[in-house]
Amino acid sequence: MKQRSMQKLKQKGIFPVQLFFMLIMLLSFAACKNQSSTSVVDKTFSGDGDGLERVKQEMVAPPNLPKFDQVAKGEPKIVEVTLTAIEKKIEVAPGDSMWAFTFNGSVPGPMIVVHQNDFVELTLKNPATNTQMHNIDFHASTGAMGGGDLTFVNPGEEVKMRFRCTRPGVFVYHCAPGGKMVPIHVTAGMNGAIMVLPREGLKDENGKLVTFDKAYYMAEQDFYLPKDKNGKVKNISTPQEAVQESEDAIKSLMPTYIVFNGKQGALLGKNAMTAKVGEKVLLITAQANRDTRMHLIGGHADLYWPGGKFNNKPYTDFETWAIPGGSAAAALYKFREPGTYAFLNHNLIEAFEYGAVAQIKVEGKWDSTYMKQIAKPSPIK
Ligand SMILES: [Cu+2]
Repeated sequence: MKQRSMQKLKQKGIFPVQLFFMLIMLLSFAACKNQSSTSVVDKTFSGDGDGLERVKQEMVAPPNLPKFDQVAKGEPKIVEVTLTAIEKKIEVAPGDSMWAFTFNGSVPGPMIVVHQNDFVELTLKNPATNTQMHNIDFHASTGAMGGGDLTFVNPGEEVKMRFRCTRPGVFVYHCAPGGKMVPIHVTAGMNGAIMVLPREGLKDENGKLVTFDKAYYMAEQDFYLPKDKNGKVKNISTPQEAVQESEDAIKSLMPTYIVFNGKQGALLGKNAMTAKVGEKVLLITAQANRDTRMHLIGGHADLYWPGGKFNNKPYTDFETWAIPGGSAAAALYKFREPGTYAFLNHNLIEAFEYGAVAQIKVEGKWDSTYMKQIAKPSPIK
C-alpha cells in the first residue's frame, strides 16, 4: 500500500527529499503564524528600559510634529522628552482672554512621536513662577493613573518618569491633578497627544506599507470662560482666581468657544496648514474632553484609523470621522485638487458659531477628471 502511494507521488514528480522540505516549510510557516497571532491580551515584555540607547526629542508647537522616522530604525530606544507647565493669559477670541494652563506654552501641548516598544522618559517641570500643582496622565502608558501619581510637581519642582509604549496609535495626554481640578486644568488647555507608530510603519487597507508626505496635529479645545452677570467674559487677573471662577463655567457644559489649536482662527488664513496636489497628508486630530466629528470639505479620509489606533485595519473612503472625548483619530488623505479646504467639526454650529474650523491650503493644478464647472452662473433660461 505504502509503496503504491509512494509510486503515485513519484509519478507526479514528488520525491521523499522534497516532501521533507515541504514539511519543514509548513512547520516554520505555522510557527511564524503562531508568533504573529499572539493576542494583544497575552503580550509580555521584559526589562524596564535601563541601558537602552537614548535619543532626545525636540518639541515643536502644533500643528507641526517633531522630526521622526515613519519606519523605526534599529532597536527600541529611550526617547527623552521635556514638558514644562506654563500658566499664561491667552486671547481666545478678539477681546476675550483667559488664564490657560499649558504644556510648553501651546494649546494643545506638543505632539510626542515614538515607535511601539520605545520608552518615553519624561521630565516634567513646574517653574516657581506658576501657582498650581500639575502632573500628567498618559493614555499611552500602562499603570494606574497613567503616570499621574508619579508626576505631581509643585511650583519650583521637576520630576522624571519613564513608560513603555506597548501599543501603537495616537493617544491623548493631559494634566490630572485630582478632583474638579482635572476638568479645570484640561479645559484650560493642559492636554496634548503622543503618536506611537508601529515599528514597521503604517499599513493600508491591504496590509501594505503606506507612507505620508507630511503630518499635521490639531486638537479641538472647548473653553469655558467665566462671565459676569451681563454675560460678558470676565477679565480675571490671577490663575488662582480663574480656577475659583471656572467651576461654575465648566458645570454649565456650555463651551464659550470651541477652537482648534488654542484660539479662534489659529489655523485659518495665513496660519492655514498647507499641502500640494498629490501629497499624502496624515491628519491627526484629538479632543481631550468632549466628543467631536471631523470633516474635510471636498476631501475624504482615504484611510481612517478610528481612535487613531494603527494596529487595526483602516477604514476607507470616510466623509466624517468621530472622536470620542479623551481620544484622537488619524486620517490619511491624498489631495487630488488644489484650493482652500475647510477642515472642521461637522456640527456646523460648533464650527461657524463657536470657532471649530481650520483650513488647509492646497497648491497645484485643477484636475477636471474629478470636477468641472460646465456653465458659469447666469440668469435662469
Ligand atoms: Cu495642570
